[in-house]
Amino acid sequence: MDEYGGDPLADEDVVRVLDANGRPLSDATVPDLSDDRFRAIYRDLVVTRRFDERAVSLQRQGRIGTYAPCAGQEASAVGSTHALADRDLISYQYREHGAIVVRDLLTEYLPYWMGHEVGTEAIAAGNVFPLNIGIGAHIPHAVGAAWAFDYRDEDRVAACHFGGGATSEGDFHEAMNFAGVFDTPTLFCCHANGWAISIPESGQTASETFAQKADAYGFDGIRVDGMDPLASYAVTREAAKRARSGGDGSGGDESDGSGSGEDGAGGDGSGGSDGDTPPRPALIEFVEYRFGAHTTADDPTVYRDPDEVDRWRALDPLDRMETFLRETGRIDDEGVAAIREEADEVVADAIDAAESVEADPADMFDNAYDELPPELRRQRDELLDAVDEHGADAFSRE
Ligand SMILES: Cc1ncc(C[n+]2csc(CCOP(=O)(O)OP(=O)(O)O)c2C)c(N)n1
Repeated sequence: MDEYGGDPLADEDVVRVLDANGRPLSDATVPDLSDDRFRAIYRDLVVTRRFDERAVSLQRQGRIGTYAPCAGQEASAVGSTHALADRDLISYQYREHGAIVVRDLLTEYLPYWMGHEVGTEAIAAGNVFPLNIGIGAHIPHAVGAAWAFDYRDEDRVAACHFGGGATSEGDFHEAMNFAGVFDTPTLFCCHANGWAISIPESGQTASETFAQKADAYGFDGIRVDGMDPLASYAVTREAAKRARSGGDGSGGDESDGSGSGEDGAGGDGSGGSDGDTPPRPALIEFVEYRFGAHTTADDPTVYRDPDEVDRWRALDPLDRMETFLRETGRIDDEGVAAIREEADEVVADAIDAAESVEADPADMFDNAYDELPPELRRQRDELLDAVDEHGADAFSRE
């Protein structure tokens, strides 16, 4: 890969709908969505950004542990999730918070970042797998889930998110190979955000793009401007159709009736397998940039050129979507202010709820094993004895 830092709009093979300023490109097709759906996408971008700002601030105040910021990457997570049905599975790495916002699970999820197991447990109800820190390890699981959907004749796809760095893991290649051979309805969503901590993409792979890795496994790899919510939506929507029905993407397109003029996105019934063609997986490379640090434990100024950051900040997905909505008459000052106010409230409420979760340190032993191995049983007993002796307050953050 070439040294990173270019403008994704300059690459001809990158699908985009909006230009850098948020105006539809002359040769692009704007997705046929209801006004409400367009505004909902913008609302979810704003909520995700607000969540991100507050989460970094909470970490600085010692109110949460480590956090992985997503500013700059909201459009790919939000746009792609809007293109799926609620029953579709999301399996994500740790930075695609926008997908959680679209599934309306922020309140359930935030406790995870405060150290509570319940935070990953609760999101299962929204068809979201727990986040995954072991790079690449969740990708075979997502393929396995997709295989099960196909085997059981369930009309569902699995969207699996990961970073460019994850493509260096064996798990990624094994999962891609399996998906290609067995036609599992999997969308491999690769977030090419420029860096894997301090390793630039040029140090990660000698391939020209991440998308081309799909060639080796016999299915499509598509590059899309991941800072363009509408392009992210459109590409995911088409890939999901092929994943459901296989063939040329023409299978299943009935609307769920949730909005006039929609192309059948979201909700339930967004197009099902026609039974004739096998589902086909796809690799979607979202070309985007991480504006902030890798995590709150990282300082990107020691390895990144500030000019590079500024170049990408000019493509801010929130600004582009807002301009699109304003210039097409779908939102005005009042509408923008209302969405910002709503975002403040939604995030503040989620924080209040998360901070009121009662912690039991013994919970940390609960979710990895059905039956605790002896060594962990011994550790748990030791902890419970210590709590008895010193009181639970001795183990709280304060
Ligand atoms: C198997 C494994 N190896 C190393 C790490 C340490 N690590 C944590 S995040 C990270 C970088 C991952 O980069 P990428 O997949 O591009 O995702 P991004 O953080 O950029 O979203 C690494 C190497 C890990 N968590 N798991």
